[in-house]
Amino acid sequence: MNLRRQFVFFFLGFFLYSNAQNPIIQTMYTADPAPMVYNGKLYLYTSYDEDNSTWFVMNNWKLYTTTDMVNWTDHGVVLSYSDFSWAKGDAWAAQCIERDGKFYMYVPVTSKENNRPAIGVAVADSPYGPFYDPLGKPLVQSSWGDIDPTVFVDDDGQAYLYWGNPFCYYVKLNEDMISFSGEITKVPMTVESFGKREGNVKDRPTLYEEAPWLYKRNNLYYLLWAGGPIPEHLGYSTGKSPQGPWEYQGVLMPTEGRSFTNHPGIVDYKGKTYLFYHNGGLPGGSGFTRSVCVDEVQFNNDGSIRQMKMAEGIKNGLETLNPYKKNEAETISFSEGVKASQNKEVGVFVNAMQNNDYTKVKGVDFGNEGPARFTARVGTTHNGGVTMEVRLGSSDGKLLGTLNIPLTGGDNRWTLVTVDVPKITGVHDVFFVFKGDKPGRIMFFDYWMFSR
Ligand code: FUB
Repeated sequence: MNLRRQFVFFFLGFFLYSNAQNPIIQTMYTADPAPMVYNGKLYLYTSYDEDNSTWFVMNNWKLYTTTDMVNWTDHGVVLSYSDFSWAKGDAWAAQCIERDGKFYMYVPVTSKENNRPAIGVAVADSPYGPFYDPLGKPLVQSSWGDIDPTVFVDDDGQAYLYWGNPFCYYVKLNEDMISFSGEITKVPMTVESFGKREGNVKDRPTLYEEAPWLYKRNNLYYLLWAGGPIPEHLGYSTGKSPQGPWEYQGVLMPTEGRSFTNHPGIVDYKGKTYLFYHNGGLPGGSGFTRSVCVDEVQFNNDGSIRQMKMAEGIKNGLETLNPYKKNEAETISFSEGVKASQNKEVGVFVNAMQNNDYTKVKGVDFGNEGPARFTARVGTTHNGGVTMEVRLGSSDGKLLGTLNIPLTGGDNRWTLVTVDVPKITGVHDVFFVFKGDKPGRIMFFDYWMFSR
């Protein structure tokens, strides 16, 4: 077996192949997951690590969505550090929230003016953007630790912004969400609130390191955070008010998974609660090439969260996928080898980089009647010998059809290819397998649908 194809999960101690759902994005390295639920859909904003990074090489924020928790659609880059005229780089952990039909994205970047971290805010009329910087300057720049903003609007309408490394700060946001009132408060960094750190505790006496995430359930407030020493674990504290005082509750997720950072994002969706986090689980993964994962959260009767391990992800979709509508190629439950990119002609699309790369879509419901044809928008720069197979159940499962991919000459030029398929009914996982012994990128794939 090709090493590239082994998704090695050190924390599980065995190899997982196409049945794994974690990491949930395989087409690039993603980090710092920030989930948001809006109008029945789960939006996941992430930062991302450039390929082959050996430091935090991070320039943009991306958006993925799902309605079933197993198939994720890539919506590409929604915001860049360069959208802030005063920022010089470092698109680190962000969070987006909706209020009164507008979307506010809080981001840490490095300021051009003084080379220090600062928190900016961008606004949009849609969760997909375009986002713009309404202030033209930082919202917060108060200390060297101004990173990792988390935002929360309480039931009484008061919004809070927490952030910080190695200290935790918060401020009350005004209703406009782009200004604040009152002083910035430094959360008391006590052992009672954040646990006791062993070893060198001069500057960091508690376990708290960074990455706060504020969440409320049954009138209890939860502050999740990444804890030290490095490599980080996830810990959490609870309080009866969004301003604390905070009571340390223990380790939520122990250190594991090849990345020296971790970063929590927790959200309720369709009656369940999910914890998003990151690790180095993809091939080539490390602390600077991370990957976002998700697992379901279980609570005890007293509201405490059962300790979690990095696991295989969500196995069963919350709903099925309709194959008789246009589906984007970048809606994927798992893939190997393919890369995502975007251009102005078609938006986001997938690139098959090597023979036998595949993408998988989970829980496709063909109904009782079944399809007669399959159509896909595809292209290649190779003259002949490139095919895309449509298979059921696995990458070498039942073959439904083989598309010969015509030379289009570039990913700004596309063509539709249709093939007849045998009758298939019921719910299946569908695999698109890319074949071609060509050097470089084999082909590109934009969307697909079955028809009757
Ligand atoms: O992704 C860059 C930094 O690494 C984040 O801001 C931290 O939370 C850690 O995940």
